[in-house]
Amino acid sequence: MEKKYMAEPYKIKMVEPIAVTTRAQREEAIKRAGYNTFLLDSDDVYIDLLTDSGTNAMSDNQWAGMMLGDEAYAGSKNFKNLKKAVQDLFGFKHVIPTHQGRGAENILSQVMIKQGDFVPGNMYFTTTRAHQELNGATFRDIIIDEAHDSTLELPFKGDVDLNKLQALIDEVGSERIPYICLAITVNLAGGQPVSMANMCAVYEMAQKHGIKVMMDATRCVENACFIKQREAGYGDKTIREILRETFSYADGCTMSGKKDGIVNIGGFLALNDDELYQKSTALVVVYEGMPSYGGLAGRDMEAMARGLYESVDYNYISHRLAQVRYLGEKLDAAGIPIVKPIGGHAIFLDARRFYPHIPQDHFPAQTLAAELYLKSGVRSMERGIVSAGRNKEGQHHYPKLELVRLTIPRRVYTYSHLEVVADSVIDLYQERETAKGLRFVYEAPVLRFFTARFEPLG
Ligand code: PLI
Repeated sequence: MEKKYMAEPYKIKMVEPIAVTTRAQREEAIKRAGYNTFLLDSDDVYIDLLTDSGTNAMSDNQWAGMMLGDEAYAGSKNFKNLKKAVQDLFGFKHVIPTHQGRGAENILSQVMIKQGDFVPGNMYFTTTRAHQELNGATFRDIIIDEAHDSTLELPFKGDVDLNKLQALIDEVGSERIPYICLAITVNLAGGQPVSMANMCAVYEMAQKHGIKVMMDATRCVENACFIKQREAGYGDKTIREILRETFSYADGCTMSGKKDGIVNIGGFLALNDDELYQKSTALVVVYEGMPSYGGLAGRDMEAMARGLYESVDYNYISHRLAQVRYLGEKLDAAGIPIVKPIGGHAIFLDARRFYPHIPQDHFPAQTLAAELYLKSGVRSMERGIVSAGRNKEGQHHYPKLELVRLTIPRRVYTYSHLEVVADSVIDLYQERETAKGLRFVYEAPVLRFFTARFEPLG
């Protein structure tokens, strides 16, 4: 019999009850949260698709590893295991654990950026750009134009536009570009992958100009799986082989283990250059901890080492992508505007097309996230104008993409949960004219989306 969808390549050994709430309870909860899904208590959430970050279900093997935590202040054996896993799977020489991805971004930005520098990247990510800017750099988006159009179906919509990269080099000079930040996959473009051919071309151009390439490896296993499934010549390669080739086109990477490392906390900075590594170890002791634990317990490093090995199993990663695709195809079949093609970690609803009557400065995506919670207790995340923040002059950045992210945690929800999500989005779409938008009540100066509060318009 032909399979309608790929069933889970794991079985459930432990369950966690989740809250079933009434509409009246949700109305209270979202009001208390200032119409910001980040500020909801998880006790009030039924299906939590806020993020795939740190929300993963670990395996029995990872939990067993947690019991083998060597909680030494220095030289923990779990650090050795983590280092070996990263060297083996990614191929970098040096590994510095950090408490999560942004800990690695902080160190990398501090050791590499000088005031007045430019850091080109394939679309911004919130924390990554914040660290670059805090260290005096200007971020330049060099992703292909098509990535900003949610309707275009391209297999590698995360690719860099080499002409944009060359134009920046010509404009500011290579000496003011400490590194290119290459994200694989591109979160805010919809979880879109970067092709191997593009990574190779970026690296060649960078080398020619003496510029380093630092990858944001946060979802590199999903990227590798897309390459296997979509790029000519890679169908017969293993995920491990694809990863090793991927990182042969980089001088280092930052990693949030909370995504493709399949853990709840942890990250690392990996580098080839000895001098950069020395400088980074001097900073890690200030911000994180000893270079052999970097803000993590021994048990957390062990869980990440084991999670990384599990992540490269094709059954695991192809099921993950299949689950995300299942939700996306359901919504697409019902005519819901979503970012195409379906990405790696999430389905992104296009709030501009969902609520065309709500102008961007009335926060259509924020509104949609609040409405979805009210409808069914499903928590999602705004990834639009609120997440984009303000420029140096204090004006809103107006991103082309005004999205709501339905992010699928790894190994946590079943296809039935995804059915509930699809049904509630479809119901909301049918009553879309009734939505009115929001206005700010409070916003923080940096990374405002985390703590902003709103009230309904009208
Ligand atoms: O949340 P961290 O500090 O472990 O990682 C920061 C980070 C860096 N790069 C990318 C592409 C991310 O997606 C990322 C974190 N993402 C979050 C929290 C998310 O919800 O997507």
